[in-house]
Amino acid sequence: MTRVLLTGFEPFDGADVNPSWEVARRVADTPPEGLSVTAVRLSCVFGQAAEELRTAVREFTPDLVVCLGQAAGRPDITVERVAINVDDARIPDNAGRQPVDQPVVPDGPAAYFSTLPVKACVAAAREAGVPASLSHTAGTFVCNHVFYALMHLLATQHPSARGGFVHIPALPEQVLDGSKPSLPADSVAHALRALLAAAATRTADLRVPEGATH
Ligand code: PCA
Repeated sequence: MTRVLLTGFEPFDGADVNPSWEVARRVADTPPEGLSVTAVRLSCVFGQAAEELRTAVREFTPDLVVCLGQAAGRPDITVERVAINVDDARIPDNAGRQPVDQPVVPDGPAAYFSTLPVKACVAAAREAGVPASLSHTAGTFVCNHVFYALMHLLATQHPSARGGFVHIPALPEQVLDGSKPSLPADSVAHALRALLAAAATRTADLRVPEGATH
């Protein structure tokens, strides 16, 4: 049994739902075969979210950690390739904190790559029938903060565990005016099950182009 820790976030920026948590709890309720999945909901607060994640990793000793966050405006599931060592908040977090150009980890490396087979994860989501792509930026808000904190934790304290971050679009019920793209939680959960199964069973990535020109 591969032990998977799957995190989602509480709502932020005035929203009353965060699709990342809706998806995380669905996948934990009905996990893919061969995987035990524990879902944990993180605060959308700099520092606190990273601490909650560290506590969950200590408690559940996962083989695989996948953190989910909402990226409203993106049309598809985006598997993040890289976490950077910077907090630069465009809006305050849920505790009113708004760091500008602060390191996530003082004296930490500039960046960490995901240790998931990111292109195989993209392929798995697509094979499940859900649009997905590779992303080269997780932003500089709480999602990137948690992603960087995760990769730093695994690199320094849990070298046998692998991890990464996946952004997901808004839910249809969040954008009823059609102003932004959306995907239903059940579809994203279906793709996430396939993505987790791929991440659990392969370490080598696919060698296919998924790059971007900008
Ligand atoms: N998305 C935000 C933080 C929490 C979430 O779900 C982000 O992309 O940073």
